[in-house]
Amino acid sequence: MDFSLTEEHLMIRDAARDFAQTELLPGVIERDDKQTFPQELVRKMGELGFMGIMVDPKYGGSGMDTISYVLIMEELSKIDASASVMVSVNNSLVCYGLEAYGTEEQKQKYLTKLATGEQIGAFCLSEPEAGSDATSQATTAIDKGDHYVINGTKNWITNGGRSDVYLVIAQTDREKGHRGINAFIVEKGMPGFDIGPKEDKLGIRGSDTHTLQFNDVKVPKENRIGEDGFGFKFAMKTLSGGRIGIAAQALGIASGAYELALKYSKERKAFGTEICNHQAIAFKLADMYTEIEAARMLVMKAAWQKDKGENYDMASAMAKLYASKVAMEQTVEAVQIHGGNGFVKEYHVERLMRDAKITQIYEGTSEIQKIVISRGVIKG
Ligand code: COS
Repeated sequence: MDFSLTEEHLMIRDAARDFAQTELLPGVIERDDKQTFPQELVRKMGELGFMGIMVDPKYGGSGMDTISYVLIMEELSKIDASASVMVSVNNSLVCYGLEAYGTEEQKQKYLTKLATGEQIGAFCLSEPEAGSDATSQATTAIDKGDHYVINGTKNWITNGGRSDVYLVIAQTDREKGHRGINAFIVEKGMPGFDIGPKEDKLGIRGSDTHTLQFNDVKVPKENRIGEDGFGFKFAMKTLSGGRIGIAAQALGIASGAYELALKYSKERKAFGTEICNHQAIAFKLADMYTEIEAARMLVMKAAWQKDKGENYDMASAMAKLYASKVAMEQTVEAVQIHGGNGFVKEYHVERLMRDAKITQIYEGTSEIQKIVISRGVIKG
């Protein structure tokens, strides 16, 4: 067993840290306030290889491992979780899905642009009536011979407005249940595909979240991913890796808030000394550090299992469940350590606290992670 990072991992982590400090930190409060994220920053993340971290270089990716992905996600999330969710969705749901299950033609046509950040992708599973209960897809994709016709609504879609490529899950044959579900590549601008207004959110406000409408959208048959009926398993398999990304995001949000709280506690004085010298604050710091380290172990272990080619369904669910809980609890503590200043935007911790909440909801709620873990535990 070896807990140390390689030289290469340390360099990747430092590059991500440097980018987050120099490029993401300036303007992060304004982006949160105005709910924007400039394309220029997406382009820069693409140049650094952050949009296709694990993709094979022959498709334009960086060819790195999942540990590197986690390190990059943590560093970006310490500063700007809106940036990191864009990276996470593009990497683990879209690029991974296409690379693992797409045809060579699909990879050449779509993955090569998505992996460089020239184009951005979205993953469209959730619906008004099907979030956790993902087999109950109301969106239909009717087989018309050489094409499918898609009708329905998708909700809360990250990168919903700014994407070029959308992976859409839809029901082809309701009688077959989850075996009648397919996944399709839909391009922005296909007739009948409309993007609804941007959602006004509690957190990750810089990220672009939309409802999507599909009205008789004609999608060529070659845009289906995998065999007929593979769509639900495609969604489950990609989400399993996605959960490592969100767990790393939660870890970053928690450690970002902790680092701010630690620094503040060494500067702020009360009762004649820095507040870190009061046991009430020192014990909070001890708990925060311990919880974050425990979360880091689970996140790294899930990434390591994926890199080793082992099954990581339970490991990613445990990492996401625990890291998101730590993010929520420890960002609240970071605000508390900051006192009145914690409630003010310029100290950043209130944003991290708002951003933390979504990590317990998207890519499977904490309750869904417990279903996955408990089934795995019982099955043995
Ligand atoms: N990898 C591969 N296949 C999987 C899988 C995985 N990780 N998880 C489930 N499957 C397969 C099952 O093996 C089953 O196939 P077979 O009948 O051929 O064996 C099929 O998928 C259906 O699985 P199951 O019966 O377990 O489905 P359930 O309806 O009970 O749902 C959960 C399972 C709850 C785990 C699933 O619906 C889920 O993850 N929901 C949350 C979805 C989500 O994350 N939503 C957020 C949207 S993205 S922001």
